[in-house]
Amino acid sequence: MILVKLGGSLITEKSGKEEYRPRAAAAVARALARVSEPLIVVHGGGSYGHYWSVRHGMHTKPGRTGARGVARVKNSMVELNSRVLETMHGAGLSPYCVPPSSLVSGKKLLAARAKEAGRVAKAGMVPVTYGDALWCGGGRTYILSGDRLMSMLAPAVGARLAVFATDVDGVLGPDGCLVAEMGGRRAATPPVRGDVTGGMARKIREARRMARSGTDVLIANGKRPNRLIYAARGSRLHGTLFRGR
Ligand code: IP8
Repeated sequence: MILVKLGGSLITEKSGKEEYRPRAAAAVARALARVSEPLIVVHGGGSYGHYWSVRHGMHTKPGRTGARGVARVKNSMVELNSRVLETMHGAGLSPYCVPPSSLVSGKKLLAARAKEAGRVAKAGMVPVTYGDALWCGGGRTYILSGDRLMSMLAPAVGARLAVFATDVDGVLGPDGCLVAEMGGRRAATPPVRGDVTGGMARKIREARRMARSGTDVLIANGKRPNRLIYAARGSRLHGTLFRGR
């Protein structure tokens, strides 16, 4: 079982407003169609969910965002999700939409639902879920990132490999060179170039979490879709690897 996260910066134009990148998304989908192992796909928010959550002050920390704002964020994610589903279908895959609210209650993964997604994947369909605005109880809502969803799903479905398909080659060190492998729990995170406080820092955290639960994790460049195929086949791992143990 392989989990793939389609980063928001890969499938959308992040600086825009609700700008999908159909060609980039289709190229990755075609690559995924060449993978013979069961797959589960998670996608991020990019210029859909992030655009609106910034405007409505929604964060990963639960808060009392107004109902209209929560609805706006959720609607934008449904819109992006439907574009991703169509792209995948067009590439010959059989996507099976799994809304995040059916997988997660509050902040907890519903294990039975996750396992069911695993069975759907083994039957030849590709469960697709995404980062979203979720109800947390007590009038509060929060943003569940697709990265966190990956690390929740990996042990539940027994994923052997998780790939973060981003718009960069992997984790870059201070010299701008690719860090080919990042060590275990105690190894220090090298200073990361660029997106230090946002996306990449969180990916590293969730990658480490997954590696601890036994899943190999690769942060790779989704703009080079062949790298995803090689990683899935185990022939070549180009990106930053976190070895599961
Ligand atoms: O792009 C965030 O998911 P991510 C989803 O995986 C929203 O962090 C709604 C902003």
